Amino acid sequence: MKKFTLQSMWAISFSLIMFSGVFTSCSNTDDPETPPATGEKSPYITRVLDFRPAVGQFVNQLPEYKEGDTQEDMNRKVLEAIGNNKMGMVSLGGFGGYIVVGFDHTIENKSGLCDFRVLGNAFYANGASDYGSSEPGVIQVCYDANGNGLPDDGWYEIAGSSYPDGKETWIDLATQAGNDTQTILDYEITYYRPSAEPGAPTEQYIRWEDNQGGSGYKAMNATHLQSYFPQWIKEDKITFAGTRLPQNGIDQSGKGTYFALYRFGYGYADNELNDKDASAIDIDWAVDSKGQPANLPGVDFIRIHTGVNQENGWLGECSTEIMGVTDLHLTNVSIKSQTIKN
Ligand SMILES: [Ca+2]
Ligand SMILES: [Ca+2]
Ligand SMILES: [Ca+2]
Repeated sequence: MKKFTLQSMWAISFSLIMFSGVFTSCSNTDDPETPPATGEKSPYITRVLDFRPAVGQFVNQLPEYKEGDTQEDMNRKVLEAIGNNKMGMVSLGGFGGYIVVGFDHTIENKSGLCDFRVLGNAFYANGASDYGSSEPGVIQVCYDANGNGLPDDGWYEIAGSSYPDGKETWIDLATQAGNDTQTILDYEITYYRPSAEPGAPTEQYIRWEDNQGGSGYKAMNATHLQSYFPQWIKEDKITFAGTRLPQNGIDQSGKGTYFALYRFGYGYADNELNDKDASAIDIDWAVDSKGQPANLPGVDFIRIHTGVNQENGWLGECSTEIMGVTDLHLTNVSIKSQTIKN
């Protein structure tokens, strides 16, 4: 996540989104101050079933952990922040950190149309349209086929523009910069609880190992000195698994002082501006573990995890942020799928 000067860009894009929202509102349910009437479906998140961020500079802060908080407490805090169109923000930390959210209805899969959008805080750098702060989250969906209100029916991944291989316009640039630009579908990483909290910047803070023979450390930076290890998790290590995306942070300064985070084509969270068509998702992009279309009638649950494992200088680790999810049909937003993926 970017900070400081670039935050003003985010503030601008955020206000533009809020501004445009005024004119696209067609019913009371679009007004964040007006909860939907009883019996009316909410277009927004109404449940947070799990929130398990990986280590990161905003962990224990977005949302804030207080001593004694349990997993249930943290889930509730996340719902308070990003549920029901509150448009607060939570951070999923580094690669693998995830959230599982639910709704009070099934988001319908309408043929040829995008069906929902995951809201993040992605923005473009000043004067740029292909890079800035894109910290893509991989999206998975679940249809409550057995109707028990639980996501126990199988998860299907939204096949974004770098599934199953990295195919972005900037891939060669990133490879030349020394980035790992492979997509790995069965990536797995384990983070180890630090033996002590340094409370000061260090390059070797939290050790990680992956299932590709790689290892390294997450750094603590000067602006965030709290523990980066989720404090409500009691185990001494945490393992995350899922699709890992190409590293999209390219150091344009050559000395580690300016990382541009390049935008992926489509199909991810916290990658494209919230008001751009390419931030919308068509449920028909969901595939099974063999890459075959899932053919879902709709989705009841959405899971998002941080898709890139990369440290970007003073910006810190690539971490997906989530501000909400919107059912496009209930908010009368019509985006043709083929305008995004052609
Ligand atoms: Ca972000
Ligand atoms: Ca659709
Ligand atoms: Ca179920």
